[in-house]
Amino acid sequence: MNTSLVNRKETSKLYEKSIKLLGMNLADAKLSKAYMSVAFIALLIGGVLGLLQGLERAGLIQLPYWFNYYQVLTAHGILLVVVLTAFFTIGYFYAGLSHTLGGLLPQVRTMAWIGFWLKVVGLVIAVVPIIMNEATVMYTFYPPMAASPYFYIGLALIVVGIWLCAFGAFISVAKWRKAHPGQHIPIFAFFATGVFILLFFGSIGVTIEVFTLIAWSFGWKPTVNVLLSRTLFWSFGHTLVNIWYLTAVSAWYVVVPKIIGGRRFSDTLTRVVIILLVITNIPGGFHHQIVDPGMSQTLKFLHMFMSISIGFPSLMTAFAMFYVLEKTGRKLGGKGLLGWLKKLPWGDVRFLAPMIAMIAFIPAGAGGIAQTTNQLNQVVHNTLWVVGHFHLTVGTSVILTFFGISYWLIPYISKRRLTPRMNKVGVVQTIIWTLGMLFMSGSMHLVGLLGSPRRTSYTTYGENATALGWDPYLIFLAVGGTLLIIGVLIQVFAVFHMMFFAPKGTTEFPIAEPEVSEEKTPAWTDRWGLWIVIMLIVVSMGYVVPLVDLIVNAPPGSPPFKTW
Ligand code: HEM
Ligand SMILES: [Cu+2]
Repeated sequence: MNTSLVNRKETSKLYEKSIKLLGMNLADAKLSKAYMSVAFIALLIGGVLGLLQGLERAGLIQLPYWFNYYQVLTAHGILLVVVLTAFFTIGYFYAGLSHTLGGLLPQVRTMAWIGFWLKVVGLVIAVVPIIMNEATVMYTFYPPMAASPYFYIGLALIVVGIWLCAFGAFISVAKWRKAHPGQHIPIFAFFATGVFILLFFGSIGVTIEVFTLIAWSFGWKPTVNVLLSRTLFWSFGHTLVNIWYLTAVSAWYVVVPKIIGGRRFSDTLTRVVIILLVITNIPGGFHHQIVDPGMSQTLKFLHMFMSISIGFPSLMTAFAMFYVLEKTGRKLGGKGLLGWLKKLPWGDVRFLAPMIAMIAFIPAGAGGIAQTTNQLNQVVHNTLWVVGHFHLTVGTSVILTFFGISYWLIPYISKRRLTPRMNKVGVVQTIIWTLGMLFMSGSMHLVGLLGSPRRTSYTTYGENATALGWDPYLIFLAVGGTLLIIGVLIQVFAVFHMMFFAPKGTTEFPIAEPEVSEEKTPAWTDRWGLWIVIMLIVVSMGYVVPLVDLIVNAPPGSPPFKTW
């Protein structure tokens, strides 16, 4: 080995040590703080809009014509499922990359900042037309409803911003591997790699769609292929769902065991779960289009199969989590069949929130399997059941995990501490959120089964008896929404308090160690090049035939419509 290489290795070791002792370097911390701030401001605004919707649906208020139900719904969707989740995910993974890879490279940090501003500017450009009622197309922006071209331009900028962050992550991991030959990618960075691969490859289709819609809404292109657009949208929309899921799962596997004083589940199996989720993910999008015409049963069946196959790594996760929880509970002295449960730190918000999130995923996942089944989908399609479903999946499983993360991540990036008082605030917040979602999502599920449609402002359909029968459920929906807005306010308060006012100090970035007795993780798990190739083959199996068919046998295109 030549001396300069030894020196470089020594310096990097020293640097990694100093990071461990002093916490995150300031420049990286600032980046994550910026991302987190935008995420939680989006939660605040999006939450208030959600409450307005809930109150309107229950017939308790009527939104004015200059800011109507559908404008509010479009903004709620974009702020919560695009802005909150994307900014949180990037802020979280970049903090973790900085921590586990020994600081971000300066060029990567610059890319993430450019990405940040592209997304912020894109968001403003997309939101202004929504406020002007020129883009009341919901966050799914299905044609032939046509928004102002600026809305789509804003979306395109957001995507480019996300791509920059994805490439920044790839560069970070690649450079680290070069500097650490023969070592496994640290588990947290492994999760980040999976997530950013999905973010990049999953958003290619929707970007193509957005560019055709820009040309169409400017009038340069007279018609658009509606079915193709919907298909491209869901190739992304469905992947996005699993990006949130994989992000939450990263905390379940890596962080939760550390917080409860245990060790991680098998390192190899964890990596296999990540690889499986990445490979099987993208071609499941048609389960959002089960009632769409123009594509064959066979294709829908293929996508349904892929959707269900995601259930496999999810069940592995459920097994792994309960294994770790029980093992740790017993190590702490828990006896008997369920005594170990009592030994878990229920009073620690960093555990309580992700724990409830995991429990919520059991009914949430079951509902998802029901929806992806053709016959059952016919019953609930476009009803409030679906809205109940995703408030349970993303609105509870994912978001409560994010909230739980915030109680150590925000102090960590702010060089502050989580006080026992703030922990109590967090516990109260978690309970309020859980109750709120039980009420809101529960009543949405039930009233959906009775036929109440989603995306529809309050109406009794001329005092129709069936529609009147929905009212009691919708009142419960509003009660849940009211609890939730209290939860939003507490959460946003907690985040900014921890960021700027909590006592100074160092907080740990909790990453659990694997079991001591564990066998060595095989080297093949690190072959991301191969996983990407397999992923692309699987994606082609799911998409080449339908896309070619939709393009070659295109139905007549549609001119733009403004239906509102
Ligand atoms: C204060 C908390 C919240 C309340 C009160 C709330 C309430 C609602 C209501 C009443 C609807 C409209 C149902 C319809 O007419 O179809 C809705 C839609 C939606 N919500 Fe929430 N929600 C909240 C939080 C969240 C969170 C945290 C997320 C995701 C992270 C989320 C994601 C969505 C999405 C994606 C839609 C569908 C929009 C569409 O159909 O275009 N919500 N929400
Ligand atoms: Cu899906």
